[in-house]
Amino acid sequence: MSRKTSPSMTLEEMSAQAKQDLATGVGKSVKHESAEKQVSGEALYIDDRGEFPNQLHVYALMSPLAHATITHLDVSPCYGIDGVHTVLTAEDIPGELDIGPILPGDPLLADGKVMYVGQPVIAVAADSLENARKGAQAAIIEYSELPAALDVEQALAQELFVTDSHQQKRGDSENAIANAPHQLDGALHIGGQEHFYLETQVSSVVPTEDGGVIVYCSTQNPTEVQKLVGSVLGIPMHKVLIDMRRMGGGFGGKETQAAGPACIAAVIAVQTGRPVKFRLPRREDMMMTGKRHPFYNQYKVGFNDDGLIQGIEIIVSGNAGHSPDLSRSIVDRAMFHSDNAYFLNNATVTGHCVKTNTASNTAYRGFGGPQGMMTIEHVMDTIAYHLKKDPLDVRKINYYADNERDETHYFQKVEDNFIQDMTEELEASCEYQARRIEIAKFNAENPLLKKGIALTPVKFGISFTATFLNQAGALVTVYTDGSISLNHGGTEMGQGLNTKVAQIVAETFSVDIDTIQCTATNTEKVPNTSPTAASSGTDLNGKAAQNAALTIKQRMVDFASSHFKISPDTILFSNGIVSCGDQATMTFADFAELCWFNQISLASTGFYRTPKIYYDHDAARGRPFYYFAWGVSCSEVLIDTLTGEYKVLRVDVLHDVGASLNPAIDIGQVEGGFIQGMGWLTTEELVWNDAGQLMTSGPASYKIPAVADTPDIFNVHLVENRTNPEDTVFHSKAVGEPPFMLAISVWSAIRDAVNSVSENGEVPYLAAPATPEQVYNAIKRVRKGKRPTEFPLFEDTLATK
Ligand code: MTE
Ligand code: QUE
Ligand code: MOS
Repeated sequence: MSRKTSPSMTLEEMSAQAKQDLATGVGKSVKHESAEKQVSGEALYIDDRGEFPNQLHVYALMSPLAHATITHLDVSPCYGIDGVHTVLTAEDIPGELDIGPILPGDPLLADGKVMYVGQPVIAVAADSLENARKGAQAAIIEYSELPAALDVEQALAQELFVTDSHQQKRGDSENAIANAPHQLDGALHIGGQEHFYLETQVSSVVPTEDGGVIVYCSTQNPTEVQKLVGSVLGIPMHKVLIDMRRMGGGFGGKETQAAGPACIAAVIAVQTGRPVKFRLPRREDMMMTGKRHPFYNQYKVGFNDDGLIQGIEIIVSGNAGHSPDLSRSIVDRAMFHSDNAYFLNNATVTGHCVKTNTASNTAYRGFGGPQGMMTIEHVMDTIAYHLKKDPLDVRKINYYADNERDETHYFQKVEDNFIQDMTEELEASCEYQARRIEIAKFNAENPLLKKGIALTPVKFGISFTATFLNQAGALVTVYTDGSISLNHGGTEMGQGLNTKVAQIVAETFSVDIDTIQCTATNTEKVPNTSPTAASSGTDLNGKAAQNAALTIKQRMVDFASSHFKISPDTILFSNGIVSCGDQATMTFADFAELCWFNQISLASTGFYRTPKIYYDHDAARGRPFYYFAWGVSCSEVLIDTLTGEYKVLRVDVLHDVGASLNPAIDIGQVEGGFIQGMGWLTTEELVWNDAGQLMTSGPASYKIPAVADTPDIFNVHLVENRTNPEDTVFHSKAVGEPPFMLAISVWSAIRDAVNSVSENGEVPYLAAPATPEQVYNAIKRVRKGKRPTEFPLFEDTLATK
């Protein structure tokens, strides 16, 4: 694929090459920069780095109790274990103990009390991980137990919150519901999700000569790790360097929670003057760090005979765990997505961050959006079952549309809406209607096996809802041999960000991508960065890098224009060749050298901030999102009514990425996001016992999707010939998170299959995840023909607000 110019080329050859399309520019399926290294095992993760001489390894002892005061702490026995070098307790932290990202609540090590099972209490550094673990277990710690809140409904009833609640209100939902021909109410339990990145949380720290540190950290948020390492050490940020080449997956789990191990390792490194590595073993990672927020959502809806919603009240309650972390923003995003793709003219949406004695839940792909959408998708199906309509028809009539059905419940105008068209296209291409009939026939003929189908939409808002985070920086350097070094504030976690940003720079200079080296994210090269999150990595860093490249290119053009005495618009960069009117044609490398020889600066920073967006939290109004990404998916499932087991038979997806920067990578993101979402809604079940201990703390008990769970038929298409009308980088759209929510069609299809065995018009209740046990119970309930009593009515729980 790669084509290079060489000095031996003739002018004719050069101009022939210049006329060809740049094979590695934007819009091309350039392979991921690490693909070969990842397949061969050569790609380096933190734990693969060569060990430093004298390096210490850290193990953190976890709290065995969900809530307790520490009455006695004696770490002296730890030093009796061979190889143990030092033991860290809360008292040994030289600077700030709390590492809460926005609000306090996250002590680096337990400070007199423990808040959840798994909380780090002490950290032991030894010559090996095994000795550190043995050393930690030798500590003598006594606790006095306190009452623990473990049940989210109970904690909600007791109004245990980690932050203030928030409400969005449009129209008059109360009257609209009361005056509607039909009313329904209910509640939905939605489970959390373990990130299960292949590389667990890890940091490796080297102390520097002036009391600072270099931290190799697997993090989505280098700047925040830099800030917090400085803060726990009591040193300024300029003494802390964070280096992040790649993560073995992040998925939101390394946005805030990579900081803990980094800070502990840094404190030990400075105190001992030795390099320190801290990598969480899988079980410790699963118990210590937060996950996707489980939600308990309640609703009350009024609708007409067609299923058109006239008024709705939704309360979303995210289980934040013991501390705020990012929960306020996550519950906000759940609220922002309580409409999904539907116009809610009279809506009241309330969001609570419920405090329980569990690990502090955190960002996870979709950032609350999936949990917010689940309620309205549950409502769509429920309305359809009541009215005996096809759920797709109910969805369609509730869609956002023109004619005053185009504003959200937080008063953002829904622009670039083509969900109707996308739905029609997928409905036709996947033969939804014909399969609906076949499925009805299959279900009539088969007493035990039943099929279900569902087609669900996704509308996902792109931008950080905390507006100030929508900024990015980059640093581009052109060397005299024409090679280009690229650094930006984003982080590579497998999503292909570095590849896309390199394509953008390649396109800007019209050079082959092999000319460009994307270097590790480094807080000394690009400072004050936002986390790589909210799917905005390419939108923000791509623009910043483009701006940096454009600055250099402009300097080059200005120089050539005066040097050759030609008009700037006759200077063309094309396919590694620069032609300067009829004065000169040369390789990009020769041109770079010529610029340097004439004292032109060939390095530049670039910066970008997203225009147009704002959100007034007090008024609950604004335009929090620069634009929306759209998608539709249709899933067909087969369930066994005797066991509750199921299989996803076929999935069809149509997803909107604007003008794709890299179709291969985008399709990879859609497929990966879908499967991860399917895992969340089907097999990935987190189980805690009555003492608040996570019982599913490894792959044997926590079931992420395996290869065999891939749908037999999995058709994934990107919307073609459409560009983002907003001025995003090459009019592309973000892709990282939105496809995750396409998997809601799997859950909805399972519920459809359960509904097929319903007796006496009973509407099935299906909590998420729809494990075989859940499915089996749902079947039992609809067959008994009784409303499930274990799930309280809306009024009961509303009273607890
Ligand atoms: N894809 C891979 N392979 N690994 C990841 O960790 N994280 C997801 C998504 N896709 C992730 C991924 C999440 S949570 C986000 S927010 C985006 O990637 C972040 O990257 P982007 O903004 O560059 O798309
Ligand atoms: C989506 C996101 C994030 C978000 C808002 C979104 C996110 C994130 C934050 C955030 C908010 C306030 C802070 C901060 C981070 O908000 O990932 O440090 O002070 O980290 O809509 O993904
Ligand atoms: Mo993604 S949850 O915004 O890191």
